[in-house]
Amino acid sequence: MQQLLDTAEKIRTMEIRGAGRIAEAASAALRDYVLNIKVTNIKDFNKKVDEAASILIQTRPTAVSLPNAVQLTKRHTATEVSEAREEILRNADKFLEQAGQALKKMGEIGAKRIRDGDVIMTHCNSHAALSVITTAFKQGKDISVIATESRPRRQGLITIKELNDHGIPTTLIVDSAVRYCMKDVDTVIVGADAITINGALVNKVGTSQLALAANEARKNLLCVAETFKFSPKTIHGDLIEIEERSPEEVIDTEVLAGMPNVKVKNPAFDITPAEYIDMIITEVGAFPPQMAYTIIKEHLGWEFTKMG
Ligand code: RUB
Repeated sequence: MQQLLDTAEKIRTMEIRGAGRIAEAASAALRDYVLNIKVTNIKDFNKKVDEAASILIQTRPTAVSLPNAVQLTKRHTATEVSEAREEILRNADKFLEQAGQALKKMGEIGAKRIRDGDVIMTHCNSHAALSVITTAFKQGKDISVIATESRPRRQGLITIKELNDHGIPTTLIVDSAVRYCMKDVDTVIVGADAITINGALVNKVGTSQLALAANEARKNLLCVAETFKFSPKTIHGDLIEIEERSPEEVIDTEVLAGMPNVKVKNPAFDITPAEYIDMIITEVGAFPPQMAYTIIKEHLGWEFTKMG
């Protein structure tokens, strides 16, 4: 259990971050935990798995990839502990393999939407978005990137390091320079923490500002997201919870303490309506956001939508 608690803590403190990586870490943690469950009764086994699953799911509320990965990993139909364990191990291995393949596939599909000479703007640090950008660059397209800093956690600094390592010409801007710089951009490419049934995109706070500025300047916005980032529970009317993080990420606590009339609001994500998104690139194809229902039904499975 300690290992699973360690992974949960790393996700909570953002040592492990990004919706895809969170999902993979959770699936792997559940697999390793299941290997060490000692009980022999299937009821007790399921109870332990459910407890572990709920610890992982509660670490960060917005990235739907996390509960999806956990559900895909823990579901089984066995009546014996040994079979249930085997099934969960197989599920985890399959999920981890497919997640790796998805990143590659999305890169290949998304790169087709990038032309030689394009200037791409990206926000935060998305492995899915970077897969598209680096694939296009490896294909020999002469591209450059404008990357936002992404306050307060400055994930943009991870992005520029990765782009630099690939040799991709990159410009770092502060978040407030997005609209000013949009005139130089051809395509905006971002990742996703969740996609709702009505095709809205939940991603790092500030994404909706990029979308507004792109829309105003008539530039395309592509979202790159594995099918496991679509939210089945939004079919039942549930809303995606937007994580609010600590004020400490924004301002020194002592400085804040000296200003009793000031409070800090620190939402980690925001919502971009479907009409601002040109295409969602998944591992199974490029779709308009309005096709979210089909993706949930056909690729996560109808049964999955009932789990909520
Ligand atoms: C990361 C973020 C990323 C998505 C997609 O937020 O908003 O754009 O998670 O990432 P945080 P990926 O840093 O708060 O986790 O494509 O890597 O799954």
